[in-house]
Amino acid sequence: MKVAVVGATGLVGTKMLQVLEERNFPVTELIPVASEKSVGKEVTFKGKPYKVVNADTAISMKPAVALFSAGGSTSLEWAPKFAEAGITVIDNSSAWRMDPTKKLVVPEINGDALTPEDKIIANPNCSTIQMVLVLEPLHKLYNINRVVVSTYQSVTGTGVKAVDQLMNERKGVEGPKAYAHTIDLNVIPQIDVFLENGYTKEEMKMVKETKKIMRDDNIKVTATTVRIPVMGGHSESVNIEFGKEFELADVRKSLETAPGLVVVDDPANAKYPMPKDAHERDEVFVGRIRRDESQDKTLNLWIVADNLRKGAATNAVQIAEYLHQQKWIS
Ligand code: 11C
Repeated sequence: MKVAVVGATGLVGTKMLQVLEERNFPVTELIPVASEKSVGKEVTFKGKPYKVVNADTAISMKPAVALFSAGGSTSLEWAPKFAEAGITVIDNSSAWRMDPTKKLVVPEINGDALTPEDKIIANPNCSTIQMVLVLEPLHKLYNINRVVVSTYQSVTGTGVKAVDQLMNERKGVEGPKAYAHTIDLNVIPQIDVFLENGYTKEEMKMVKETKKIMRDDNIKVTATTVRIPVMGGHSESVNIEFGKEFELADVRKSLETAPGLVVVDDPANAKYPMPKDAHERDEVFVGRIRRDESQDKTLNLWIVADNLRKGAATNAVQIAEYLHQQKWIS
């Protein structure tokens, strides 16, 4: 199958190539796409060099599927053009996520919502994906009323400029800044821009995307999203208020058997999820599972995942795998 990766030279695009290769997605020809300044550069896929092309050229090469991770404005402009040419787009930007005519998909949760007619499919925000994978099995059992989440997000979520900023600051070297503040030895309680309601866009993504993926507008979510000087993954402290009473042992069992999750929860031996362990893993890790003793029917837990993998590239490739299994792309 011919596969285009739009934004192939960025952090997520590079990870998409890696994940396509690792998972042995049936790529017969890779079409790496990037902005004009990268056209002509080479990327290596399965040991073979491929020349980066522009979006027009990519469309003329007729890939079956295009994985987009080149930012919202590129997606808004180009995803419809790819789709009109019969190319299925899986888009990692926020451009189409809340469009009621587009599906927002985490395959383990709502892959079944997809149809052959879906030509632009949205990949959710990284911090949302890892949270909903944990919420979904618990919602089925105990009916979630409300979620309070605080995030501790890796600089890789911002992109290569932020990784460089952190590393430069660590070495005491001047360089371009991705953030308005120093990130090394600091914590920045702002991810993306502020909206009129005082929340950031990242916080509101967690609120809105959760309801859409879990197909339940009654789940109340409130979020505080924070950037920390870490690479390897995003962490989340999550407080979940249920409609029904639960037993901790049953919660644990349901998370242990839920797709895509690994429970790491052995406090006596200092075992809990951490970004350094989640790095380069496709699973979402959950631990610190405990009752909220301040309130009935309420649980606290801690979730960590590699934001570039399950939070972005892996989820997008899993959507492509689903479409391929259904024989909707070939
Ligand atoms: C971050 N979650 O960590 C963001 C990155 O909507 O896909 C991904 C933004 C998005 O900064």
